[in-house]
Amino acid sequence: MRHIPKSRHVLAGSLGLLVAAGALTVASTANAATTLGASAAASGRYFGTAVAAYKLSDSTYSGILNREFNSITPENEMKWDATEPQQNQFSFGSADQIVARARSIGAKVRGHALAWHQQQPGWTSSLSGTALRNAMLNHVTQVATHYKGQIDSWDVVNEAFEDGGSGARRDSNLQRTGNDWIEAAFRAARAADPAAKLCYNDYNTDGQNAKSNAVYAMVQDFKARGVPIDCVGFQSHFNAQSPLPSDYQANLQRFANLGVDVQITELDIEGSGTAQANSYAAAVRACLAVTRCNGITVWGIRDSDSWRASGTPLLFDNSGNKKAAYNSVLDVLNSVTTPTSPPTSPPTSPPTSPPTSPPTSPPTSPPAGSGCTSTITLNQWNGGFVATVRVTAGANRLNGWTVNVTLPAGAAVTNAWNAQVSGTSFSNVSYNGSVNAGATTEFGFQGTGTGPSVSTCTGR
Ligand code: 9MR
Repeated sequence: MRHIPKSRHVLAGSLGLLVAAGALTVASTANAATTLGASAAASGRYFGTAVAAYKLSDSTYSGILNREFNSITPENEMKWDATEPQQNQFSFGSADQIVARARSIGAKVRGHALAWHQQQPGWTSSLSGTALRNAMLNHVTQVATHYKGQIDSWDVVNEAFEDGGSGARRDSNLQRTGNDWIEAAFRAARAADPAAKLCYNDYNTDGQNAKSNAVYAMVQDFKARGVPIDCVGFQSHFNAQSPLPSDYQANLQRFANLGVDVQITELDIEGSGTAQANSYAAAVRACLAVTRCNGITVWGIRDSDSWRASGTPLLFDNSGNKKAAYNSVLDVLNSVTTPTSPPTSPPTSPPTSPPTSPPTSPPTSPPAGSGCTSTITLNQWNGGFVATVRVTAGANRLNGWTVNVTLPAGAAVTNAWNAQVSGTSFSNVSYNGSVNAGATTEFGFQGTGTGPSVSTCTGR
């Protein structure tokens, strides 16, 4: 079982604030749907669960599955060891059973996972180089072809980046076949099933940190070079050591801004009672605030079904009763029935997110007539940074803004989101130039070296 590392590069210092603020805004509507799937569908989303084929004969389990969920991810049944136990001999029985159940209840299927360093069949260990690369591509092709037309989204590649601050690819037998193994897998999947959305899926990428920055750079590069990628999955396994990050929504949004869907793919949150319910509400609210966050999957049904059952991280207790977390998720789903923002524009004042973390630089004092201030929040690691810049309008409404930053020697900006960048000058884009008096908008940029702490804002 994979261990979730405790080291994180973004600390969720304001989780308590997030939760407290969120709890006040939950509201039910008169025509609220009464199941997770139906409520999510009201805003065009799915609400799914991981399913184990051998549990489908359990009537409590099946009853909840059939009633509540409109998407299913096979928890283990589509993995390489399960589907190709001997090279080029495929075994689809258990996965087919799950796909048949999904069809019978009108649920989508998330395919999980075509290429992963874990849960490989034993025979791969004697292969390397071109032989392993070809075996992997054959696997992707055969499995995606078998399920052609039946998969909403495929996790084509799972967990390919290292934890910690390196931003590097994870060493694995697949990585050792050459750095282009990921794009080769995506191209093979597209050729086999052109209708499926193709996702990259990972953990500890839920907030902005070195690992998620590396995934972000890969997705940006794939989009620029025409490598087929349609979505990014954020596993979202949370507990006390690895809590829901305060910049979860901002992180989902920056990926969405690259032109991919974002999906919460393996959500579970250890805990109990109100605290757990509030964290679940905050996670779901973040997805609902991002138009291209089009689905949420929890990693199991009852606590006892979880890969980490002792942490009671799911929405139903061991007997199948709804927990407080279930009710809070349903309430949040029912509080929104239409997407809240256009595809690429974060709301100027996000309804659900508090400041991502305390500003690291004092607000600039507005030069007379400029009408805006800017503050920079830095996520700095050895060799690079992500800066989140908050622009606040003064006494008058802004019709546009420019923020100039002073970069320390040796630093460079590599890319920006929600702003046009020219050197160290960042200006609004079409959807965030208009900021009401006293209101705020945010943009961000990534760079190498040491990030800036000084900025000036000029309004129009
Ligand atoms: O929940 C899965 C568990 O039953 C398996 O034993 C485990 C083996 O690696 O994989 C679990 O699912 C993982 C998923 O496939 C990828 N992300 C992390 C999940 C939890 O470990």
